[in-house]
Amino acid sequence: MSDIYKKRLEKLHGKMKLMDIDAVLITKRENYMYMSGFTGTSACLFITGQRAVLLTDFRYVEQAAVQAPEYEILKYSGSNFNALNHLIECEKVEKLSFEDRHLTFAEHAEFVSRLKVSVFSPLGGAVEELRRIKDASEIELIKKAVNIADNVFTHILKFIKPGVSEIELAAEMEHFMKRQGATGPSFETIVASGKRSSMPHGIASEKKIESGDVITMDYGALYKGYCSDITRTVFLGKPDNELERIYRIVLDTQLKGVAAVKQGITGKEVDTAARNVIANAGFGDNFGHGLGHGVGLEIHEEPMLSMRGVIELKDGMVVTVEPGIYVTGLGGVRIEDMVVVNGETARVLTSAPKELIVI
Ligand SMILES: [Mn+2]
Repeated sequence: MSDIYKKRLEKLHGKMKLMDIDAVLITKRENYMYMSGFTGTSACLFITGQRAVLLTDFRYVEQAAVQAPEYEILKYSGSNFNALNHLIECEKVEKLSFEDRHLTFAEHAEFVSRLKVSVFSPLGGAVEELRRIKDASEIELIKKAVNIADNVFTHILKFIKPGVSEIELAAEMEHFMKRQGATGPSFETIVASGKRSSMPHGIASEKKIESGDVITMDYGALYKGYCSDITRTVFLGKPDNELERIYRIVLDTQLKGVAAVKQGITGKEVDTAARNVIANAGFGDNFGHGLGHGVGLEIHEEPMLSMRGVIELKDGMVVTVEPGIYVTGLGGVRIEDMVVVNGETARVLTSAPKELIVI
């Protein structure tokens, strides 16, 4: 395991050299998890070419020593500024790089007033860039998170009945995730039924499922820090003719979107390939969100598959493909899988069925 973190440190050192940075302070949780293996909720990493230090408080010292053997563990009490200034002095750091995209305005002001360095330089998304391409160990964890989500789908079909509320369904889904080893849902579970399904992000409400409803479920599991994200749309009772037609268009779009994913193509190009299918079917205005997004330690991360997706896809990137059509007053359909970029094709991780299901 520790080899993984050695490699990640080496890669960060490479970036630090290119950016001419003496030391980096990592404060964003997903980034310190990625760089060290430590999963607690309070820590920061101080990294130079020679030293890798994890600073944390009394609550986490024992856990940090076990999870982050590549790091020197430094316990602080109160605030971490004294400990950081001590390191800055020892290592003669003049230029400290910080996570400008993550820090609040107030935290930045405190850094500048309390840390004894002459230059603060923004790190930008250097660690996020490393995180874009998943290594084999990450793919395994993501696959497990996806498997849990697949099993939730099979499980929840038995509970979809007239009179059960969306929240009750969401509770059953989240309970079942945990019973399979997930630490929880990777985001707030979406269950949107009937006309509510025209809201792409309709969080589960007290609305009861009725016969004839279309039901969209968008959810995911969090497994050892990694997220899954899946959407399935099913029908209770005979589907409305127009929604059934929409379902077939969305499924066709989703399959074509997955087929467009390959190494070297930009997120925008994949998005366009899928968007054209929906536009040609006459529903261009009813697909108002991006086709997909990267998934990993965060539920939404780069690369984006959208009009703004300038990043080129590379082997090992994990993205969602999730077209949808939403018609106010009627309902909506979305189908979402997670895939790994794998040369000329995409390896689909999700295995829950996508053909039209009528319960
Ligand atoms: Mn998604």
